[in-house]
Amino acid sequence: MSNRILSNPASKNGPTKSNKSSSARASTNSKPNLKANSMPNPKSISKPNAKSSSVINSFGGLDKALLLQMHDCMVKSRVLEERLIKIFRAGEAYFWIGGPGEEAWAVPMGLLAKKGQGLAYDFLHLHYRCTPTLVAMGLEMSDAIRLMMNRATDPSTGGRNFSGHYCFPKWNVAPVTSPIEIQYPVACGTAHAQKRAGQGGISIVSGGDAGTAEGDFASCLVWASRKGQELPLLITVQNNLWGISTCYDGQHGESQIADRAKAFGIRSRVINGNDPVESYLALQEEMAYIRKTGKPSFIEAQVSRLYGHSSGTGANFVPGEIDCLKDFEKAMVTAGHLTETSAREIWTKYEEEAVACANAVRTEPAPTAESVWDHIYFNNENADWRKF
Ligand SMILES: Cc1ncc(C[n+]2csc(CCOP(=O)(O)OP(=O)(O)O)c2C)c(N)n1
Ligand SMILES: [Mg+2]
Repeated sequence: MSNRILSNPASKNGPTKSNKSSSARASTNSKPNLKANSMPNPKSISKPNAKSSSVINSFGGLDKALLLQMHDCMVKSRVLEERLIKIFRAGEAYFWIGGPGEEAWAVPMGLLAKKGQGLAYDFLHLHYRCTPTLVAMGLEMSDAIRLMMNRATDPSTGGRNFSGHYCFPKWNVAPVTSPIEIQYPVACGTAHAQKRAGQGGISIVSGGDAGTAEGDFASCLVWASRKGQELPLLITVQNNLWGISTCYDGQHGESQIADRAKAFGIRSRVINGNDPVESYLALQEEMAYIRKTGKPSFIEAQVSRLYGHSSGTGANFVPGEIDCLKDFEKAMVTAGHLTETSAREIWTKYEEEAVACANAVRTEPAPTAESVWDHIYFNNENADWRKF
């Protein structure tokens, strides 16, 4: 195994030990092999080391059916993202950004969220790499393609926003915003409303490592943790060690982003987000803690960025990154949960679905010029807060 996949069941270790066992990469973060004034090379950044483990095939005690479901969603999401990149390359879309490489972390989040609309359900304040989470929640491939190809049929924005900038009120998925990090204080708003309602719903917020430099991130930590007024908020950061072309090294005074939460009295841990089992168990445990106590919790997940930042940086496959799906699939085959043939059939099924969806969406209409005024605040349905 090329990383610590499946080797560290978080439910057994709890946050503290999990922090320790996952700190291998974090501790190397401060010493990347960079020459002054040269562009950082992703291959030079150390990732978690291979580790053999007696529990490697126990998958942390998770059911085979759940493991197969996670694998299935991970494949679907990966195939969808790779199709989106091809659509961009074919000149059929203006821009691509997404989450290939984050599936092992993001799929469990989607499976564990309490899906529905209103304060009794979980609110999700995601960023532009959240496709795997939404696939796990039931996102149709066509709807991701409609957004990417700017079709009027796009349910998130009517064809008016970038790929990955979803919005699904029916699942409490707040609009993904282009300005990074503003989702963090916004999430405090829904968490505050949920605290008042007391119906068991929590808010979940996610974003990248570089964005944590924004003041919005610090505001979130402040508002989530005030004594006696703590919020039921799961604060997460996906650390891929990059902010577009700026390397993690040199940007952080703290050794782990999760340490910042500790300064606010927020329970926090670092996990290997390339391991779907570790991710599932950690998310499950922290969500249960938040629902029980009404207090916030923080997870920093170490993830890969498999196709660079976006189409803006080429969207080319980055061979030096850990591929969580490849590793998970290999472990599933080794354990006998999948055969190589059955795995290939899943990939083929989704590849065929993605092509069929792209062909269908291609024929759908673009938004009309008049619709540019729809769903804006001024003079429109959302303009008057007293209507809420
Ligand atoms: C407020 C704001 N500042 C800057 C940008 C430009 N920008 C877009 S993505 C990005 C990098 C974000 O990196 P990170 O938070 O680590 O997330 P990642 O893309 O690595 O997932 C930046 C600086 C922006 N969109 N919004
Ligand atoms: Mg990043």
